[in-house]
Amino acid sequence: MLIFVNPLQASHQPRDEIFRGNRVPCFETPRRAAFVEDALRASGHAVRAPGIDSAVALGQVHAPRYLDFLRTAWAQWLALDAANAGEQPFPSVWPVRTLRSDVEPLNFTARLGLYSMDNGSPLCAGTWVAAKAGADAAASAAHALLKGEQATFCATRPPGHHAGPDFMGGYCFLNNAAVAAQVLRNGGAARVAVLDVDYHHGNGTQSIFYERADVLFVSIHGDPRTEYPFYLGHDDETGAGEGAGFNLNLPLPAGSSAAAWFGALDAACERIARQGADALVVSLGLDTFAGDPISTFKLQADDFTRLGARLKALGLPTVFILEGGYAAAELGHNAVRVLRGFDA
Ligand code: SP5
Ligand code: ZN
Repeated sequence: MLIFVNPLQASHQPRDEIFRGNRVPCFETPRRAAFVEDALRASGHAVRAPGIDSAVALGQVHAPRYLDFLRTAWAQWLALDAANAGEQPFPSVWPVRTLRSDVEPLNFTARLGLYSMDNGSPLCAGTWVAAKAGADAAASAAHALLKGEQATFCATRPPGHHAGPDFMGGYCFLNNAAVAAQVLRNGGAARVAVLDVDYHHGNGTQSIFYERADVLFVSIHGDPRTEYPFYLGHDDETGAGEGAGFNLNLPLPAGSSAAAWFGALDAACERIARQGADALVVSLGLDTFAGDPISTFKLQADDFTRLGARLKALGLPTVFILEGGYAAAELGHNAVRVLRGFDA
């Protein structure tokens, strides 16, 4: 399988995130991608750097003012105070219900809150270049399908599926899976399915495509009544307007077994087969692993091979996009297992 990596991933290296009001070391680290690249190379896969610019697709899935903010956020932070170079910006105020989000505040922290869904997605000097190169890698992996590859894998970070039309969150800045789906649409795929198997609901991807019938979004995830991102991912969210019927959420209780998870995967695959998609984008979070430090599902190593095999049975051109997964030392092995199951 053709692999695309993000050569600039390590430029995004914030130190701390906020958890329950306190600073804790980031779970989403450069070593995650390093472990994945090492495992892919060791298993004989050739890796490539991105060659496609994602700018056009980014402009179709994200709002211009959000992209402008993200591109210049670090410079804005330094403009407040040069001493900020060694510090991380965090939002402290958000435009929740009844407050206005149409007027951009002149205050930087207020703008950061406007464009954030949480305070757990720290920015650093290299965030934009890393996220943009990751979106380019996703665009490249999708483009390779259009050129005739049957399956590709984009092994990038930071992840993307929590990033919505105009906000960051959940360690995500640019929505790599949405970029891949949009590149496939732009290249002539009439119908695209996005299957999100990350432990956390892909709220950003859902929101980007919620009113579109050309991109079906299907997600298996921890029940948002108890699990992040909490405010989206329920089973009554089925799409709106033109997109009515083109969103399927399959939440499972925290602590669910692999047997329950594979039952949901069957339902997801049935819906995707019924769509008659021309191509499949898989938001491949590996935080469903039993050993994941921030999640509660119970998948074991062999289950990732089984996942790959089940997806292969759909018979669709498929682009895998790495999302979460925080058992860093196992992450690469589990990624390779998915590809092995698919390629078998
Ligand atoms: C892409 C992705 O998987 N994003 C996940 C974002 C989760 N953010 C909330 C993390 C809360 C960390 N909880 C630590 C619990 C340690 N016992
Ligand atoms: Zn996740």
